[in-house]
Amino acid sequence: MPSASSTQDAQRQHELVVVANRLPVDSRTLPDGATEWVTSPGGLVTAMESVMRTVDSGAWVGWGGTAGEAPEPFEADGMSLYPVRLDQEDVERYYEGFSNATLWPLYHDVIVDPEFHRTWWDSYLSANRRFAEAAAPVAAPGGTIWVHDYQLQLVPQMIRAKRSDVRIGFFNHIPFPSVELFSQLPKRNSILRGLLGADLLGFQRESDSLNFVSAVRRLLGYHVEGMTIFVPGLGASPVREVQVQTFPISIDSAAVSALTEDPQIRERAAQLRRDLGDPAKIVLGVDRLDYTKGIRHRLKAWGELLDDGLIDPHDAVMIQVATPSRERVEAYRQLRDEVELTVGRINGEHAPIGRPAVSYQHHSFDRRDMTAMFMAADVVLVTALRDGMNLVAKEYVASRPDLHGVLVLSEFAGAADELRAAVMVNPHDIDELKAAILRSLAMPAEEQEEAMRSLRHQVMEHDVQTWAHNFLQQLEESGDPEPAVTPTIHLTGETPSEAGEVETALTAFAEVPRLLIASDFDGVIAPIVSDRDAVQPDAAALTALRELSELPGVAVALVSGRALADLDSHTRMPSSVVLVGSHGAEVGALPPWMQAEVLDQSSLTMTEQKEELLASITATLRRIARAHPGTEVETKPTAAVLHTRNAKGRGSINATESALEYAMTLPDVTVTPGKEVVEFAVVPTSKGAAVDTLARASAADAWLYLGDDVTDESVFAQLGDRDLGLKVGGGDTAARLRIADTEAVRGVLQRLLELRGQRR
Ligand code: GDG
Repeated sequence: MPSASSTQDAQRQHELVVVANRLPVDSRTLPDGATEWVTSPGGLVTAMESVMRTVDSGAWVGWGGTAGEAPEPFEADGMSLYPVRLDQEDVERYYEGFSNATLWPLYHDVIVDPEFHRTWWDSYLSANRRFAEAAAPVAAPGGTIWVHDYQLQLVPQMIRAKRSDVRIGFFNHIPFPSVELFSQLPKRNSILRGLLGADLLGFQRESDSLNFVSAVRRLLGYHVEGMTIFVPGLGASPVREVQVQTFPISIDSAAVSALTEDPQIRERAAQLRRDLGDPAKIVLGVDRLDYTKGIRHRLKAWGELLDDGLIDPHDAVMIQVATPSRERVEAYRQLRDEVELTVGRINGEHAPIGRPAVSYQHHSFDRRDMTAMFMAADVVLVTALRDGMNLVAKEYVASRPDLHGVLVLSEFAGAADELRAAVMVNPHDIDELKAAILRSLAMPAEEQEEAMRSLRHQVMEHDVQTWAHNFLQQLEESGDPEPAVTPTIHLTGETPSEAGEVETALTAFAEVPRLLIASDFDGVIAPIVSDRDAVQPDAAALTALRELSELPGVAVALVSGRALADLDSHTRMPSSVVLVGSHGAEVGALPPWMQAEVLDQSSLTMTEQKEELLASITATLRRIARAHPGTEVETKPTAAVLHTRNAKGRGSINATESALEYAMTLPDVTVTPGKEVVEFAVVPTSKGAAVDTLARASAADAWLYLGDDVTDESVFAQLGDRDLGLKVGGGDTAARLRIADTEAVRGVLQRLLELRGQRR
């Protein structure tokens, strides 16, 4: 039992934070209402104990196992534990529902039908958010957060949204299904995007890693090279690389093996055999009572062998430990009924008086008893229909330093990739399973020893400590996390650059043979006004742009977040000025000399699916707008935009928060937060990409860009040596020069006209 001392300090900064559905301790409420914590030793706890010892400060975020208010954070076994609250409804919807009745069957190849309810998904989303909110603030700057398993697939992205400075790893303990099966999952893209918040994604088997990568490629269309996924950035943020790798989990092999030396445990093993009536052979199965474990198939094979007279129940006894699991989920109740009916039938038909043909144990045992059972077992049956790894297989091997015993192993368990010397079976083939059992019961001692030596070599060399160490080391190497401030920021504050500095830059720029001059519209050519339709562009600035566009070797473009038609009606530019609307999604007519083929229009295609998506986004944004008076929704051909400039009080902040929260639930949508606007584009665009394309289409040797908004940072982020970026107004920017306002913009354009005109 941990020595629990409560701490109120929820903001402690930890080097390593583990996030898992369950804490490594169980809470128990004492009669006087106080909470007692009891250590629950599992494989993950053991693995983490060893790595926690290597860091100065470790933490674990998880649920304590009891519905209702979560206790305050506390210290136990040298770790800080942060309990997460799950209400009864969360337990039913997030845990028993979406995790164990939707994801679990789907990820295990639909052995039973997955059930889905939208309320379950809502609860999964909010519970994941609670785990993320508990974990994000407690990691140290530049620290590491390791998220575990299918219950928490949205957590990596949710943490990243709050902490871009930490390394985030995710390990999936269960299989990842083929893309055909995964595609059935409602909200599949949200799950993929949630996972891709991590820097490193770990899976049990190579096939799981490959399945994940192909799901990302097929469903999100992201670029993939080998096992590296390139995740497009949100708004102006850069592309991020996510590594996918296989890390087969293991056990604390040395500790398990050492238990077999204990005289008491040896005696227990001998006693067990006597209790069963001294059979020549003991066959053992140990599983959570779960339909993935193939318990029914195993019992069927055993029952038929008895029916066929191929096994004499006086000679051989089967022990089936079926630990109670998920008993409130319907499929598990049904399984229990079926298993117990079958065991009753087999015993009724075959058990000699006073001893079982199948000794069925529907309760759990302590670790020492488990080891005694493994030591007594001549054959262990692992017949999973689908299993991430299966630790029982490895525990049996670690429990046999005497090199006796046979492991029958399903090819559908992850362990099959490593434990090649086991007797492999396809558990769906009952005849094959029966033959494998008979072969194992009859296997000569030397053959057993040879196989067991090879199996032990594998298990003793690759233990859970190595597994955790390898994962964390790979995470460490998976690229530096972004520092809290992006490195491209060149100017902060409000102060405009020295006039002389701007003049020097403009003079040098005007000398470049072929130029592109591009500018944002609102806040640059026209002052910002609260009524977007009443915008008044600076006539002199527009004139300067028009005249520049008529000079040889000069291309001019206006690049705006506004829809193309809207931009056109407010600027009335001649065809020599290129208009780009909707952050690059819409490009107007090009002057004849521009290389139109450079413009890849393919991304502009609106499919029916995208139309539908846009309609549903628009509807949701309208709902958000109704809840926050003063906010409004603009629709564009490829995007919907929430404008919050005219909201009352905290309305702008609240509406933006709701919109960004909603954004996290969406499939592949480019979400661009700007100055009191949030844009949801269903075709991927950025002003940066648009300017880059225009520069190529006009064969420009250098470009100049004027912008005031965060969406303009995607342009400034790609400034080359000869290019010129001018930030209009205050704020952090990747541009190297700052000018004050639209008046200064007019000055810059007129000066450029002068300089370039003189060159003629
Ligand atoms: C998931 C994946 C993956 C069972 N009964 C008792 C008991 N156990 C222990 C076993 C073993 C563990 O529980 C079960 O681990 P498995 O690997 O077999 O399966 P899952 O619970 O489904 O675990 C699985 C694993 O995560 C790790 O990544 O391998 O594929 O499904 O350690 O010995 N332990 C004790 N008493 C029992 O009655 N003490």
